[in-house]
Amino acid sequence: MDTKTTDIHPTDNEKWWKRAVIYQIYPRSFADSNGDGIGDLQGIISKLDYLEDLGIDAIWLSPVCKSPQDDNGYDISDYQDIDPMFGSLADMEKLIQEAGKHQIRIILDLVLNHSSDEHFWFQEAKKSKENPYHNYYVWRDGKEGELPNGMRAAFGGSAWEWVPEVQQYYFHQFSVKQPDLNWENPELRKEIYDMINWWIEKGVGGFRLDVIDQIAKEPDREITNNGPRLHEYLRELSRETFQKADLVTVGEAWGATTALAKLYSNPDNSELSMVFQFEHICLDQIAGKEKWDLAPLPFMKLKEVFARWQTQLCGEGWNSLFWNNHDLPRIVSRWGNDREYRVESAKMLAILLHGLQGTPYVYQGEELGMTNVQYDMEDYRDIETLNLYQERLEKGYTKSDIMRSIYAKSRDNARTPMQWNDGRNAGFSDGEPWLKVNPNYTEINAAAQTADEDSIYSCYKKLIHLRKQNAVFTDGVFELLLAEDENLFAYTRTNASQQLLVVCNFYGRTVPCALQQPEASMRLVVSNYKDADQLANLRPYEARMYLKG
Ligand code: TEU
Ligand code: CA
Repeated sequence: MDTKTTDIHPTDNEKWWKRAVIYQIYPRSFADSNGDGIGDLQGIISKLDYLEDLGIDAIWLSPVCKSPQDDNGYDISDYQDIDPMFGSLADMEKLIQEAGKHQIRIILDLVLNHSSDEHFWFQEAKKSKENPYHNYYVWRDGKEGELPNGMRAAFGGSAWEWVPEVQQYYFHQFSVKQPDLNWENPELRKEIYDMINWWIEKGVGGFRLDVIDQIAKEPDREITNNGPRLHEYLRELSRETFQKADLVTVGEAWGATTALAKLYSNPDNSELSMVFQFEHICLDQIAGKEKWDLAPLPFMKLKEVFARWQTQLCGEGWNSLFWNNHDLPRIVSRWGNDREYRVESAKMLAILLHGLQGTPYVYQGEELGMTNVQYDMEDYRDIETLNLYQERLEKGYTKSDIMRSIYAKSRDNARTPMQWNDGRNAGFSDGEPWLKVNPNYTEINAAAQTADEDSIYSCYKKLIHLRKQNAVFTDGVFELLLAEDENLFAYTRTNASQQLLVVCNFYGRTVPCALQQPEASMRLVVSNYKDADQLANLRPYEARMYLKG
């Protein structure tokens, strides 16, 4: 089955990224080529056949630029060089080239809201107020010990840090080693555009923009995301860089509403290709509290959120479809069941998502149904998790309460090494992995799944292939069915010549289905049980995808 040469639907002259499926790689956890325990670019190159077989069109690579790794690369000290832990610039060029041979484009992760404090710009900026780089960052006068205001950083502590040399505070929304860049400064913006254009020349396929909704901060008014100048900056950025080539650009925007998403992803291409928003992800936390404050999963709300985004963006914007990334717990451990129904529920979640309108993202290991972990505290590595643990201990939370939150939400759940086979370290590395391998690798691994037609991997492969062959996945209009049903998520997607019907049971028990048996012209194209015939009842986590035309 050739998934590549036929992927451009003849009647669809839309942008390539509307038909694409993007695979996210967290490089340090994907494949280690030299036994130092850390994944690297040569490791990725060695897995391109696997990715081509899965059928993906592009790789979103989490940051590989030079970095002190305070936040695993989201603290960049040189935007135009590769961190030696991942390889060299030559390796990066090789990856772009080799991926191209597999019809896979490389999407770089641009961290433009902040740099590392070890970046040359910041090293200069903190020397004196007169230094030409001083204004590349966000400074406020003050006295030591008297903070400009009470704003907090995402990874704990104040958002302000005192620098005695200049007798000023700098602003950081993330760790103290991630000073915020000052987008109000046109020289900084120009410098960023030059850097991006340099990467475009190297042949990258696009960019993912880290916390892009936070670049237009106004700390004096305590504004972090969606600042007044945000879309002005984005339009300039797009004009000066992205619009020069046929790229995909995706903006991470935690605070996007559908109205804002239409600005980001306006079909006139004035800003970005698509938005990557989290409304469906944030449902299992207590409203107004932190993600660690766990709330039950609200299924009816999930349906409402997906349906609203599908309906309101249709024809007016473009969304990303995802369950997972490197910041989120594993979806099968969250909305699925990672024990007795792991296979069924992982496939159900894939079928539900991949029938929707938008560009699907598969996060490494999701296609295998990789799960969350429960480690001892000393085995966690993520700065957010480590800080949270200390902070909550000091606030008097019990250890078991804290661990319950960490098991459910720690970013390290997503960052355990990729499980390639049942050999040493799951085939990830010959050395000691930087983060422990999930002990379930003996059962859950790529080698066991690629050749198995019934595996989760094969289900993803099939869904990816179907999207390329059938325009209805891209342009079909969404309609929610059974809106009041408390167990089932069902919808159709319809265009002039095709119709898709998706029905999913989100629970671990058999439930009745009020839908009519689909007519004979509706072919069952994907399901997660054998003998899927009558629709009257759906078994635990049962999912069906039917296609007509
Ligand atoms: O994440 C943005 C972000 O807001 C997260 O820090 C989020 O608050 C947290 O992960 C939820 O627990 C992006 C990157 O995806 C993340 O890995 C970086 O740490 C962060 O930006 C800073 O660059
Ligand atoms: Ca390595």
